[in-house]
Amino acid sequence: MRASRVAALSVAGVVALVAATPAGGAGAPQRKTVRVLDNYYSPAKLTVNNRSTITWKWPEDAGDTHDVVLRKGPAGVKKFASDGAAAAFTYKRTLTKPGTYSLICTYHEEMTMTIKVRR
Ligand SMILES: [Cu+2]
Repeated sequence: MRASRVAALSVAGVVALVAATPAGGAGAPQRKTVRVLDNYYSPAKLTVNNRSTITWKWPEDAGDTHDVVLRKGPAGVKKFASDGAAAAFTYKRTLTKPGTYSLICTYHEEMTMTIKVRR
């Protein structure tokens, strides 16, 4: 089906199709969920394509208070921080600069996570 459609395209169309999906280029944005638990993020390490959206999700039942704060990010990324919450809360960010993002819960210094954003 796909191959026959490609074969039916004009030469110009095929060139456009190839240009839209460069080999070894940026992958499609992803959606990832990180659980905010006592006292850790799960997962604590993530590698995602550029422009991916990360959703931090607190459990429905109350635990300790946690937040998500960008401690260090790639050059030019504005610092961001969620509110502190104990339960039934979500926080979302779309990461649009490649590099390493170091995040921390300001209530628990040992509660950290790292996100790597691919080019
Ligand atoms: Cu915490």
